Amino acid sequence: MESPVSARKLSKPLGALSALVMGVAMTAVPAAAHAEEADTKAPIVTVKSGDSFTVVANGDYEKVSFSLQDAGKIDKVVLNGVTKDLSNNIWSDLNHVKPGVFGAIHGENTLEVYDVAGNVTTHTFVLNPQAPTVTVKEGDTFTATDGAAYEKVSFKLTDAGKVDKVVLNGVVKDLANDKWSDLNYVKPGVFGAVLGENTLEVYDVAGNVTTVHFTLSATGPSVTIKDNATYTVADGDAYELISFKLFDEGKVDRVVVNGVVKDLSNNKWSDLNYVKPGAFGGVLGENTLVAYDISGNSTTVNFTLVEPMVAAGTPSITSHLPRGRIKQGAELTVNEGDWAQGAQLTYQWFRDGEAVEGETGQMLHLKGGRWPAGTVITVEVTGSLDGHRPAVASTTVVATR
Ligand SMILES: [Ca+2]
Ligand SMILES: [Ca+2]
Ligand SMILES: [Ca+2]
Ligand SMILES: [Ca+2]
Repeated sequence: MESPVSARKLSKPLGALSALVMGVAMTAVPAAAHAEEADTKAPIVTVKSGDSFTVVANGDYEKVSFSLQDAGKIDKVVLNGVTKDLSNNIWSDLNHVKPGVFGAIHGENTLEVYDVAGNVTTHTFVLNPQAPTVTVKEGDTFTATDGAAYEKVSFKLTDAGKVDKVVLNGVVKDLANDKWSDLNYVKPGVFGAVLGENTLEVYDVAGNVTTVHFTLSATGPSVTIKDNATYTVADGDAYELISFKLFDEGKVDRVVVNGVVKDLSNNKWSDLNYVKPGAFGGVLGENTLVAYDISGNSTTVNFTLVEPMVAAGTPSITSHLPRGRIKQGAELTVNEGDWAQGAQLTYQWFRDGEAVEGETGQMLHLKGGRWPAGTVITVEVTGSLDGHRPAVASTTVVATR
């Protein structure tokens, strides 16, 4: 209870003292407070991780992002002498630094980070962005060439800072971000590829791009019928036996006859020989052959197969008359010649081109006054055999007086 009293007693002097103290405080206390809060610590600079921020390739950066921290607030950064002012915050960022951005250059860079109090942290780093390497993969599975063009093409994509994506004629295909990647089996209609000129851009995760131009073609194999009698036996538009010559600049892969696949060694030139009913999928009647190149382009050919014709003999006519004379009264006999074994033979005789009714035997008797000199006498021999088409052979003689 004394203090308030004495305070009351000393109210006046205390007031003066108080003013004095205040006066001291006005000068000394703020000075002391400033000393207490003075920022002498330079900013902390750390590299941000994650593909979207920082890409390390072969020990250097393709791009780099920094996290900046200072309790006294970050003021600005100076990169290779180029100042970038930042809003004064405790936390700040300098993201996606690569050559050409914020004064960054290819090679060694110097980053100075200032806090509001003027403390500076200097950080040096090397930027060495390299665009992805794009190589064409070899092997029939991956790539087929057609002169300077490709019928299909596959690419190996590499980047020490990881491959991000490809853009083919403007169509984006995102890839898992890996150092090695692939773009396989590119042909017209796939991944945005088109017939003719194509542009492939390959991006790494730092945004570096390699551009490749290439041409695509899509030509099915050419299929021609071999006309040598050893290979092909035709009867009008139909074939007893048929052989094909196949060609494709991008290599012939296989043929499919009526759904039956025959794989061929992958060469530009190939053959499919001796197709007939029962061979390589061939059937009697209509057949469809599809020839494929190794890129999947195809050519379709239709053809008709018929049974083989019976092997015919060469018939001849003999007469029972002396010196084999062909005249009224003669008995003619056909010698049918040498036919296929087992062939069933039938006969028909003709007089001046008209079939003579009932004359279907091996012999013909020139009787009844109907065979004057000059009459043309023909015999047709027809041979039949299972699994064969009938063959017809004929021979002709002319009656004399
Ligand atoms: Ca790269
Ligand atoms: Ca990606
Ligand atoms: Ca082709
Ligand atoms: Ca093949």
